[in-house]
Amino acid sequence: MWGMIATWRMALEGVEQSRTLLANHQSAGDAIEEAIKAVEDFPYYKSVGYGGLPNEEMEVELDAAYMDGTSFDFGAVCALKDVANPISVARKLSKQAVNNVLVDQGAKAYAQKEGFEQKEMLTDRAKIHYHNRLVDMKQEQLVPYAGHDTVGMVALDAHGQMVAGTSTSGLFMKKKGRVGDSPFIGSGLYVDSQIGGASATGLGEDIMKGILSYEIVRLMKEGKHPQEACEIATFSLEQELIARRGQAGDISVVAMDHQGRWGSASTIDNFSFVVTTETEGTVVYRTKRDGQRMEHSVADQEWLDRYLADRMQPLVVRKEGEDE
Ligand code: SD4
Repeated sequence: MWGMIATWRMALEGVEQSRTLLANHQSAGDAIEEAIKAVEDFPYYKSVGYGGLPNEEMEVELDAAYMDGTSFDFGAVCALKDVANPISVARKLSKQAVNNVLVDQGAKAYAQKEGFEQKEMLTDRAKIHYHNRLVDMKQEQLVPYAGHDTVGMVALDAHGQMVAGTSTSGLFMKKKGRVGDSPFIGSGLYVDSQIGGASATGLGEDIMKGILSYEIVRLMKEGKHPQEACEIATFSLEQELIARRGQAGDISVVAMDHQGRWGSASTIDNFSFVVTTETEGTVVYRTKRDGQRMEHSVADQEWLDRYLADRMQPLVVRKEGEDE
């Protein structure tokens, strides 16, 4: 059995490409890197890689991580600037004996030295988003999370190896140097080839409080189905956060176990995710929450097309007082 699961519909094209790799018995590592690179390279996804939205100083700072579930090799970059594919840098770092997590200038110098493609990651479109957000922020109280989606994936290859990866530009308008859950082992991702893997998206500050991806893998190790593990971990963290802090940010997760069984949970209704398995083909699901349980429905073609069309819509520079 082989398969792959990924957060958000934006992962679809990358997952489709990697399906071919997995079907040809190539490695889970290659499948993860290629699928995430496809998302990083697509300019209209404004939360990952090229075209990602900038921090409050209008710089695109990227976080990415890569974990091998067999060797436990782990690598990550935080607040990396001007490098085309942060996931590839994270993968390379995972092979080092030490110095596996590099930040900002150190990460950039490493990427340069190792010959990774340098690229100005701030696009004109992202500048318009930035400008418009400044206008909106003057008018209303905005949640920075709105419209921000990290790509997180777990893959299982035909040889039984599992790998997980994440890539994000983090929260829009974040402070310079702010890092969320995505590049942190256990929070944004975790994988053990003997059990399964998980990845999270949402408000990193809250996801980290539950070391959420590790918690899902731990529950799977206890024998829980990935779906049950996702629901228990996500909703108990939400409950804890509300009990202790009065509120919880948006949290969504995906997981796959070493048999290719999968699950997903989300505290919001509009979460989408992509699954490909040897037996099921590639499917995009949309989630609906029913208390502490989830209902997943298959996204129809109209919804899939609209998702892309919405992200590719022409953008206009807004002036104060104008609606979105
Ligand atoms: C972060 N978890 O930087 C990321 C952002 C994200 O959906 O996933 N948004 O906190």
